[in-house]
Amino acid sequence: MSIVNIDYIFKITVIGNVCTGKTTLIEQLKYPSIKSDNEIYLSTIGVEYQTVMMKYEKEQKTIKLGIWDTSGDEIFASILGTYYNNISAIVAVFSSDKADSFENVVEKIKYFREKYGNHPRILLIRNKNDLVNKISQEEINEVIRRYNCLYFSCNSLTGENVFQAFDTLKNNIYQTFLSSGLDDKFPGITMINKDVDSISPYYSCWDFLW
Ligand SMILES: Nc1nc2c(ncn2[C@@H]2O[C@H](COP(=O)(O)OP(=O)(O)OP(=O)(O)O)[C@@H](O)[C@H]2O)c(=O)[nH]1
Ligand SMILES: [Mg+2]
Repeated sequence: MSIVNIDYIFKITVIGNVCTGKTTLIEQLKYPSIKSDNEIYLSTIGVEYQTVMMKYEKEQKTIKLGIWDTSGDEIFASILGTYYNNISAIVAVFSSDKADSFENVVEKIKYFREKYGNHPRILLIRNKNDLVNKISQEEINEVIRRYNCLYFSCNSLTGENVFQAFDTLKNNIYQTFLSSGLDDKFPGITMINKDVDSISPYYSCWDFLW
């Protein structure tokens, strides 16, 4: 059995309308060899926690992404506010064929930038890029520019660009953290080897929450 020493945990929250493919996206990142069944749609109830291990190759660091997968159902809006605090990044997902899912996620991005400033990295994802595209690239580019977002166009069923999107986000968080001078006080980042004795290499229970 090989033991994995985690160097950092990056907390990330995934947002977006119902049925934009948030859960499928995370499952694709976690289990790339298992193909999703398009017929199955199990709406997320409230929020789920998923973890994915990644490497920051340049410095040989092992990073665990602690991902809050939120429901897009407005019925849960009042409880989801907690999951926007103390996170290193937001992944904002819209569905290529649903213009309202884009408008809604842009409203949320605007809210995050107004409330939390430029701190959390924002990864905007156009998911379901196999379906008709109802949002122009000009509109998307304007949001990327205005709110300082990373952007990828993905297909969560085939896995197209899914790993690349999260890998770029993870590198971007790491580099922003390094250049921040905040050391271990960077919101949404836990430095494991520095903060915690290595009791278990995997930790758990939502990795210390916040
Ligand atoms: N065509 C297509 N379908 C997709 C894609 N990604 C996900 N789906 C399908 O979209 C449906 C909804 O996917 P979910 O991942 O459960 O959506 P969600 O955003 O987590 O939804 P909530 O949990 O209700 O907020 C499922 O039937 C998926 O198979 C994609 O890239 N292309
Ligand atoms: Mg879901």
